[in-house]
Amino acid sequence: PLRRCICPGSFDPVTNGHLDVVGRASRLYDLVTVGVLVNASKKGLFALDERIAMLREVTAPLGNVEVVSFQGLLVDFCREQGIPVVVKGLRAVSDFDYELQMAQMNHRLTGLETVFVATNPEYSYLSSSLIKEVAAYGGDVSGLVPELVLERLRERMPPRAS
Ligand code: COD
Repeated sequence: PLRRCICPGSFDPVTNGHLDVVGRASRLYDLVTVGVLVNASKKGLFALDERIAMLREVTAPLGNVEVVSFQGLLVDFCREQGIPVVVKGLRAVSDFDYELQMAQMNHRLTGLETVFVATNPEYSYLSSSLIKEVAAYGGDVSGLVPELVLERLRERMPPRAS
C-alpha cells in the first residue's frame, strides 16, 4: 500500500523552511499531500489559488507531492483522504507547546499520528509572517524563499524608499 502523509499549513507564502520539511517528508513517504488551509477569517497576503500555484511549482521537482486545499478540521480531511500521518517541522522550543497540543488533540479525535522533523537550522527562524514583514519594508529575503516567491513578493511590495 501507498504510504501517505500530509504537510498542513497556511503557506502564505511558502518559504524555504516549508520546502525543507516537505522535501524531507517526500523522502520518507510514497506520496506527500500538502494541505493548504482555507481560512475565511484570516485574509492572507496571497489568495488561496496563488499559494497553491506557487506550492505546485516549487514542489514539482520532488515528484511525489500533491497540493490541495482543505477546510474544517485536519482530522476530518485526513480521514476522508485516508491519510494516517501528519509531518510537521519543529523550529524551536517555542513551537513545541502548541504543536504537542495539536498532535495530542488530533490523536484523541481520530488516531491521526504526527511525526516531527527537526528543521534545518539554516531556516529555523523563518516564518511566513516574518518574511512578509521584512519584504513589506523593503528588506532582502532572497535565499529564504524560492525564487518564484521572491518575484511575487517584489511585485506586491513597494520598492524601498532611499
Ligand atoms: N522550517 C521548517 N518547518 C517550518 C518552518 C520552518 N522555518 N516554518 C513552518 N514550518 C512548518 C511547521 O511544521 C508548520 O506547522 C507548517 O510548516 C505550516 O506553517 P504555516 O505557518 O504555513 O501554517 P500554520 O501554522 O498557519 O498552520 C496551522 C495548521 C493549518 C496546520 C493548523 O491550524 C490546522 O491544522 N488547522 C486546521 C483546523 C484544525 O484541525 N484545528 C484543530 C487542531 S487540533
